[in-house]
Amino acid sequence: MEHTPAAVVFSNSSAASHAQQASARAGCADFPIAIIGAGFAGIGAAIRLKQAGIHSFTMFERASEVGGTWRDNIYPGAACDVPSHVYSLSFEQHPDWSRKFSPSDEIQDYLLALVNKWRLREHLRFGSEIVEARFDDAGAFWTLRDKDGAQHRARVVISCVGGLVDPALPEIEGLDNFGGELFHTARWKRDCKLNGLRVGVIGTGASAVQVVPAIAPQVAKLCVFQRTPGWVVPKLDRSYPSRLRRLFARFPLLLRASRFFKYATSELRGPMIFLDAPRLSALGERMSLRHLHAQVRNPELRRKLRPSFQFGCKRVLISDDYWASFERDNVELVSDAIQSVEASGVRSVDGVLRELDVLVLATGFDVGLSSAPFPVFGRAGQSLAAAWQGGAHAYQGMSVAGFPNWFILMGPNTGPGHTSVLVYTEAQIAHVLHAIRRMQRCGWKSIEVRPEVMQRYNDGLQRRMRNMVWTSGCNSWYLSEDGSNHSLYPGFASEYVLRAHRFRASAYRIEAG
Ligand code: N01
Repeated sequence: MEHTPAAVVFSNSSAASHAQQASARAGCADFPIAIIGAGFAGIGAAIRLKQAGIHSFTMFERASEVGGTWRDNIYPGAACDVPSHVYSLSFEQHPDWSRKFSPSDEIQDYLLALVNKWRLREHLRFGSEIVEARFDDAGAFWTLRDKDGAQHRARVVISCVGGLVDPALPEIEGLDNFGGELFHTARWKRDCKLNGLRVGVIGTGASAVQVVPAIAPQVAKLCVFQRTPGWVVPKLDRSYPSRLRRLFARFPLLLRASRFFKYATSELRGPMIFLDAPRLSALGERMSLRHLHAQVRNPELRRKLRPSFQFGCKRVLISDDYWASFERDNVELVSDAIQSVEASGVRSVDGVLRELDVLVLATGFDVGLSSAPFPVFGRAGQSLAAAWQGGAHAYQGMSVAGFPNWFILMGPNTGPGHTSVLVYTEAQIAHVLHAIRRMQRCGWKSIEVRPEVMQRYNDGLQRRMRNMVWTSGCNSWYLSEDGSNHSLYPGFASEYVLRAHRFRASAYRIEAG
């Protein structure tokens, strides 16, 4: 008989009564489910649960609004660098994107609209930061503790905390002494007007290539501090005229075809981006160098902007106007390393001090893919941090031996360098949903991936990593400190989807109720 822990607090009584009705309809045992995080993954999982008639879930979100990345990244120029027809949920397609690559606020509006459409607010608890999770072996339930000390129980936990969330602040001497405005791209100060000011940007990754061209026309002076130049390819962004959008709305098949075409193209290009195959990489490098020549006339500047690592080793940057920004009189590329930050500006190792009013840190994120997001204690009190000491690993990026009923979305080795992460996330959601339905139908108390299955899966992944470009000699957030890759999937998205989207009970140890 399924045991539903009594201490679970549903967000409101209507969610509880929905759950009971759905459970009665389906003739199966319902149980409480916790979703941690309300970004794309959490919202997608919640919608799929609702579509399946499962309403007994609570979403814990530490911030005061949903959206994750798209709530936080509001810097000028913030946009998706994957076409929106693919970077959206396949079961909630949106015909009205204004551009091929939509700006951040449109993506956030899309997520907010989904939350309203599916009435997810009644499941949401804002300001609820989970700081510890502990599994009860006898009862087979998880107790989540939030930062205020409140406890919440759930039979199944879906962890949707994301990997690129917490800003990485660079260790630069004197950073705290800067006298002007200082902020990270993911903590942009809305009220800080840059017009006519002297601005510095540290970093030249995916965030920087968006913010630099967006602010260059407004500011008096822009200094871009580059440590490692990256490969940039044209974005070929364009607006979708309202006539085309109406067509997408009227003929959903057209929208599906556009999605499929963009997805298929990204998969076909994939090997050029993820394989350690110098001949394929050379194709990408040639495309990028043509772009560099078209955008920058000054050969010395081109030399400084030209990367020296293999194409794809770091994330390929996508922009129609980043390199061209350096042709502007008010934009300076500083390729000498930073020595220190002083009250009035940034000093480079050649001794030059560039005086600045605002300093923007486009320095990326403390990647959370390779560590436990907070203390998690599984069967017999074992800790996830300890289990992941040698690097984060999970079966298909979702399930970890010793941590029953705990599923991770966007977990270890499930990121792509070449296509939309949501393709992977949707496969994970399908897998988790199958698992939950089987648990409900069969009255299972717990399911836990078999250690040997997880081991075999990860040994296979790490063997394949040797053929991937990410370890060909560059430094990136893809790699852990020991140089191993626990963030990206070494292959095509389609292959991952085929492997992961179905729940195979034989991979799991099952405890009947
Ligand atoms: O961060 P990054 P990001 N001194 O880590 C430099 C996603 N994303 O925020 O290359 C000087 O790529 C660092 O230099 P180096 C996307 O997955 C998606 O730009 O390490 N410089 C680098 O240039 C992306 O990959 C979208 O030598 C320092 C930069 O800071 C991920 O987020 C848009 C430094 C950090 O680049 C992260 O991108 C934006 C120091 N001490 C981002 N420390 C979409 O459109 C770091 N740097 C979906």
